[in-house]
Amino acid sequence: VGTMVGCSSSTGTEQSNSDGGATPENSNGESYTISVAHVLSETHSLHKTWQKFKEVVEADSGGKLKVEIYANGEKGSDRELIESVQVGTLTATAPSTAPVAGFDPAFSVFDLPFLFKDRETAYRVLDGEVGKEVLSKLDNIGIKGLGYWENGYRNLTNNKIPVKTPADVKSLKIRTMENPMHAATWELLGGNPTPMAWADVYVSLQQGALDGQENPLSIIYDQKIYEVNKYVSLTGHVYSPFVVMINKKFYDELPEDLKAIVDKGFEEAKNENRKLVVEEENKIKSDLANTPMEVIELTADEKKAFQEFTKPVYDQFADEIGKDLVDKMLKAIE
Ligand code: TF8
Repeated sequence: VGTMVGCSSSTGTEQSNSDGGATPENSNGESYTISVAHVLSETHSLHKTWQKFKEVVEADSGGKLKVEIYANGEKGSDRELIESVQVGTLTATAPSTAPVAGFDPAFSVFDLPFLFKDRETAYRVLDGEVGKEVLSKLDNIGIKGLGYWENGYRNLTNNKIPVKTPADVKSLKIRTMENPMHAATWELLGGNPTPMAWADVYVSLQQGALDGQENPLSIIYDQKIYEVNKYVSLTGHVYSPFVVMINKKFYDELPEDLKAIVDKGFEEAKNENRKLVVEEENKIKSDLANTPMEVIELTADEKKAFQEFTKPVYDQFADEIGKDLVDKMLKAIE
């Protein structure tokens, strides 16, 4: 899975150290390869965001930093990509926070249902002290967290009924990300959750092994979920950030000037990403009208019912996430 990181492209030699991470060549005349992978297509905003990162980093480093981007799950699932970044066979990836909780449960704090009332609150918290505190936990597992881009507000799709209330969710077989809090959330709503890697979802929906799944509109459209699910209910039940992460050894051992360029590439791509996702979401709402999928808007009261039904998850997972972190988060979103 993946390619060695930090190899010197001039000689193509691969150096790896005890923990499997590559030891980057020195920077005198050598270049460094940053291999990046994700599970979405090359038309999704995540891919365009990585392309912006590539553009800035290659230009500003005068070619000393080269970025290779692998899409469509070519290098594995979210969990496998995080493991590859940990050991250094891949340099960087940006999964949703949910699968990262399998490596440090604190990351579930962002997946608390109906946490961020709007993007402005999400960005303020993610870019602020709480976001940084959670990122720093990645240091313990060989990963440097650069920050957050946006996956988006997640919505429920299904093949059975136009869901408008929690009662409509009863017994629906819903795929969730591999995260116990997501599963618990759909159980509270009366659903029958199945944690599953993204690559297996489309065919499971197509074969009727699943009734539905939940994702932002950009993924529902990009991954053609409208071909295998009849309804999308705009529940917006979780705001999913992408955690942008890089192999810590590779990052720490870069010369300071190149490290600063990686940071700048992340920041500029973040600004681009936050423009792209809003444009994309507005466009997709009309694009979906040309597909067989029926878009179901929920009233504020209908959304409130989903919020009430899922509230117990905050207490259920407070210990696992860390009570003080949950309290800090609840203060930060005010
Ligand atoms: C899911 C997630 C993934 C994203 C990321 C692009 O439902 O939304 O699609 O985390 O891999 O698995």
